[in-house]
Amino acid sequence: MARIARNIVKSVLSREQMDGEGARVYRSIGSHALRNLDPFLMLDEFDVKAPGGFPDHPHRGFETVTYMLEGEFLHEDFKGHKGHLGPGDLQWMSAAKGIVHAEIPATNGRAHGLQLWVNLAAKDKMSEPNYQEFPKEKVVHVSPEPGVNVNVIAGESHGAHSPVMTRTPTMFIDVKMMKGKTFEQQIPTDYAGFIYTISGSAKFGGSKHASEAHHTLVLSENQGDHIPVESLSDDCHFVIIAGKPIREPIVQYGPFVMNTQQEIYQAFADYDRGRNGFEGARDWQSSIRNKWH
Ligand code: FJE
Ligand code: FE
Repeated sequence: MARIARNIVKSVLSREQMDGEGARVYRSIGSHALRNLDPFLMLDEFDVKAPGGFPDHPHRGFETVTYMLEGEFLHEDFKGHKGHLGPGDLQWMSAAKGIVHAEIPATNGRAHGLQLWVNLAAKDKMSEPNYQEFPKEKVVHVSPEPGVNVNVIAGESHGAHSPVMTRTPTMFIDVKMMKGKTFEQQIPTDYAGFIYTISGSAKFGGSKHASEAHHTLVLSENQGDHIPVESLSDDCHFVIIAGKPIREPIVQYGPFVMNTQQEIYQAFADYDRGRNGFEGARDWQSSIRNKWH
């Protein structure tokens, strides 16, 4: 069968905005221009300096994937789960029926990373929450050639397989390239996907779309099975994210993402009354919420 390259069908430049409490983010998926790209609900490149952060807040109905690029982040949830993320560390959290947590910088320096929200199918939305934590040493790395370095967050690249389990079939590849290098990533033909550019410049796709930092590039769904890349600078850094569309209705209200309006009312009621996964939520406060106050 002939191999078909994906192309770039849409390009959107993110501008920095504020979210949480004084936290600076570049919003990719989830911005007005890119409401969602099934199965993805949001991708933020966060660049947070204390006292900014994301103090105590709930989630239901999806997964959050936090991947640190620089600096350090603290995490604490209402079931006593605590974490400390440093550069290259990965946390894949399935909030499912309910998590309440705080995410804030661990030090006075810049905390820079990516947070991806992956939707869950109706059958998985009310599952038990689950954490997978991978320190940098356990994040699978592959270098297909000198000057091309790939971290396989989820899925597979050049024979390297990520051990991360994803309830929604997902691929998440972090690529750094030196100038003048080429790279190809295989993408399952039934996945929808995008590229988010962190720094540098490169040409992406069969039609060689040139792009620079902070752009979201939506990939064509033309049965293409791979995306070719040619780097144009030494600091070229981007992520390729793709997944199998869920094709169910999405009703989102902030941190709750369900299939119907009724289920959103239920999520608010459950959070308020401490039920159906939010047991103890009402009386809980993280110990880190006041670290910088
Ligand atoms: C959120 C309040 C929030 N982008 N990037 C309201 F705190 C959040 C939220 C985040 C978030 C957290 C991290 Cl660690 C990184 C983020 C938003 O938790 F999404 C809304 N709507
Ligand atoms: Fe959160």
